[in-house]
Amino acid sequence: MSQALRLAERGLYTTSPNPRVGCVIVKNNQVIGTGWHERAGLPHAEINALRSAAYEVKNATVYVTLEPCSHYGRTPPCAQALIEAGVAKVVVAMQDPNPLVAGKGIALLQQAGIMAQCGLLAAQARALNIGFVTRMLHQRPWVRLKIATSLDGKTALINGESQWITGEAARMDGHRLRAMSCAVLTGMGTVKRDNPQLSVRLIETTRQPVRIVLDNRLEISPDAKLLQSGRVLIFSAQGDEDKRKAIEEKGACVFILPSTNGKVNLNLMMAKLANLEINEVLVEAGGGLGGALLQAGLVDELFVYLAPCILGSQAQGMLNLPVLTSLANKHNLEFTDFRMVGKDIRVTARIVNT
Ligand code: AOF
Ligand code: ZN
Repeated sequence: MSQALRLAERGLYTTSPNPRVGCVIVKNNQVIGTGWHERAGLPHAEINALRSAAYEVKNATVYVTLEPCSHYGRTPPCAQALIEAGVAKVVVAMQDPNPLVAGKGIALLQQAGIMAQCGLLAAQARALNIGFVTRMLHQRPWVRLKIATSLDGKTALINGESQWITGEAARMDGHRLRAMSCAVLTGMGTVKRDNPQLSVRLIETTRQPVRIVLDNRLEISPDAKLLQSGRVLIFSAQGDEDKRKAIEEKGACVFILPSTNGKVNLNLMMAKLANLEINEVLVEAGGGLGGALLQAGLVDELFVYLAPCILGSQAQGMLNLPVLTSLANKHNLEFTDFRMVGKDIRVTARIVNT
């Protein structure tokens, strides 16, 4: 199953909206076939493993990181293919949270007399597809907030200057985060100040994330760099028709959503993104949008790159939040990892839901 998980990881940058899945076929204590899912529309991991098998798979044991599917999607059901291949046993890491499958794949195998069990290395399998699982179970994407700060937690000078606080290695690591995300979300403040592309350039990838701009007043210029290529979604609270047309002519999709005090309802935006089959969102924005998302309970994980420099208490902080008058109201997190990335330190933390 460890080998199947490593195979699944090969799809880190390519499988979405589908999950990353790996499969290993074993017979007489030897691996006779391996496979992984590369992208939606192409065969699932099990089918690739069956096709790669060097020997007859009859009576073999199959290790697969996600429950074999039972439905006709873009491809036919894998459970059926395993039954037809005559395998004896299927070991599954986790149940498929997709309501179209959700236990039916394992049931199909068992009804056909195949020994099928679920739960081996389940935590690792789940971690690999945290966005897919969150979208299937909660109809919203998994949201990561990426922040580059000085050691004293500052992200920009008071005049807005912020390029660059962290070093080359940290920026490259940030591009890896972009590459594994279905979408990168930013706010209008960042678009106005940095005119970013938010694309993956520092590492190799065959798929670029969708770029999303939260633009409450529909102010984005049709000349903005990120509108010049790739897929862009703009979320706004109001839409002047001409402005909207000019943006849509650039190929972007504009969504006008219900708002409060001129600000898009962020829960509705996330539900819409899930609806568009977006599993993982990376937020690269200023403290305004980051703070609003945290406040709305829509941040799942923080990736903070800490640079060895001090910007002082007059510089801008990481997240704009309403004044706290009691520590009882602080946002609680748990650290999940820390490591050196070049000269910087990367800290990851998850929100603790109390
Ligand atoms: C598997 N093995 O390798 C993957 C599975 O549209 P389709 O046909 O590609 O089906 C996508 C759904 O199939 C996806 O939502 C998830 O439930 C399951 N993914 N299942 O047996 C695989 N990638
Ligand atoms: Zn399948």
